[in-house]
Amino acid sequence: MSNDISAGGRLTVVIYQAVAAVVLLLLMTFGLLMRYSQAGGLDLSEDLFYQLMTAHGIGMVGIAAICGVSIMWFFLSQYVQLTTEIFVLNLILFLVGVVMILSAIFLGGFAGAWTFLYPLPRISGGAWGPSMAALHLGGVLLIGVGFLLVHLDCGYAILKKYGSLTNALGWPTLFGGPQTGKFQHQVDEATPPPTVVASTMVTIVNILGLVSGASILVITIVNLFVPSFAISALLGKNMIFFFGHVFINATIYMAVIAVYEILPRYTGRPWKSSRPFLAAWSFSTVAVLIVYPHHLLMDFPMPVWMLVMGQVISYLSGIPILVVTALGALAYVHRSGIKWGMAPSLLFLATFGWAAGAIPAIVDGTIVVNSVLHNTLWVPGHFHTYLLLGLVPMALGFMYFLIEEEGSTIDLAAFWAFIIGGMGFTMTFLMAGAASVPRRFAEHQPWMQGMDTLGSAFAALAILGVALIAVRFLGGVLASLKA
Ligand code: HEM
Ligand SMILES: [Cu+2]
Repeated sequence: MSNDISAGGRLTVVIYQAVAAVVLLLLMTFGLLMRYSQAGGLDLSEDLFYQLMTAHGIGMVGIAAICGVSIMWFFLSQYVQLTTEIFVLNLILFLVGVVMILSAIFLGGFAGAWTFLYPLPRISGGAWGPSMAALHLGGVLLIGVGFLLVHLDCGYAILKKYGSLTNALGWPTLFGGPQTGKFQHQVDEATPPPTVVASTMVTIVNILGLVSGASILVITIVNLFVPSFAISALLGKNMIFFFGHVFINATIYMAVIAVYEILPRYTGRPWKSSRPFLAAWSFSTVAVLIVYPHHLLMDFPMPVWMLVMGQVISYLSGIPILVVTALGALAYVHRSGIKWGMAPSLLFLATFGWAAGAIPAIVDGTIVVNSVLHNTLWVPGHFHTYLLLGLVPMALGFMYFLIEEEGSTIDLAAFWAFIIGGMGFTMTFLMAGAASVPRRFAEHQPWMQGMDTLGSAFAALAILGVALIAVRFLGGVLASLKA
């Protein structure tokens, strides 16, 4: 059934992860500079703060996608025939896009945040010119096109093998007849494995998200030079947040494949697509597409039904997948006699970091709460929890898996520095948010700065942990290249 990944494909995945390790560290350091500047420990100019914030935001979203897509590609290629050239092309487009984005930000002064809210890139108040905005948005567009190509390739390969997307989501099993007795064997054979189910979901949602994102990027770029070419700003915001919500969520839905594929190698129990598992992924395929209005709860001209849908679906959207994954992880690990190396430890942690990050998101997805917490540090608090303690450890666990390293005392120290630092850091965001400290403020008032200082210290600890792990991974890669 399963083919082995080609040598070229494997090497490309390793390069993806190496790029991710280095860029992640750089961007975390940008984050620390911002946090410490809010704490008053460092005097960044406002211009530089917002440039760092833009680079950190768009860069982290991009790197999260690089981590996710390389995990998905690595495992999906064991079941379907993917095109290595397209995967390589995506990395090249990514790197070119990054150079454009960084030049526009640090040489051209662009600081419009990763959400590039239309039509604000044109209205910079003199901070940057239209050509620099175009350079930045063009870089983002290039990166989006690269990812779109990879997802189209995955979709094509999945269709070729499974015949239809619903087959690949496991609908024949989900809605089929009884699954016991003499048919059990046939059902098991025909049911797509978790990796295929997750990849299919991501293929569907990310193609839609990326097309929406690319469209609004092109519109915004044209609008930079031809202001009379304009669309409704509210429509633009809908397109951006549809893309943004789907794209950042998809990073986790890709990275979680590492949990499904790697944990079983340690527990000796293969992760099967049960009916609840299939139901959860199919449900979330739809939910992740229609939940984005929770980013527009304070946009009063929005149709009320959309906002209500955003609130209600927020409660439901990610929960089924989280539950099947978290309960699954517990069940597979329970009494399995698992030997805890770095890879399974990080992946296990990641499952619960992801779950923990969803809770404050659900709280904030409630309209009455949102009117208090909107645009406070609560929001970075929730997404840093599921990204820093969910997505990042999935990627780090995958790195240990790639270099086949179980871990020594140093790795263990790095692991704990990362967890304690990460939890402390995200906690200071949430607590500041609960005290109504606004997000995206370069300057904080003195009463907020104690929390900012504490947050900076925890952040430094987390960065130290990731740095040790990154050195370990890059060292392992170099050693295997020499061998
Ligand atoms: C130690 C690690 C990190 C530190 C110190 C850090 C710090 C920060 C700070 C200070 C902000 C601005 C908060 C504000 O609104 O005032 C921020 C925003 C953000 N961070 Fe991080 N961060 C870290 C890791 C991450 C990771 C791992 C990701 C994603 C994978 C991430 C994604 C983002 C995003 C998307 C924003 C929003 C930018 C915006 O508002 O436009 N960060 N971070
Ligand atoms: Cu969202």
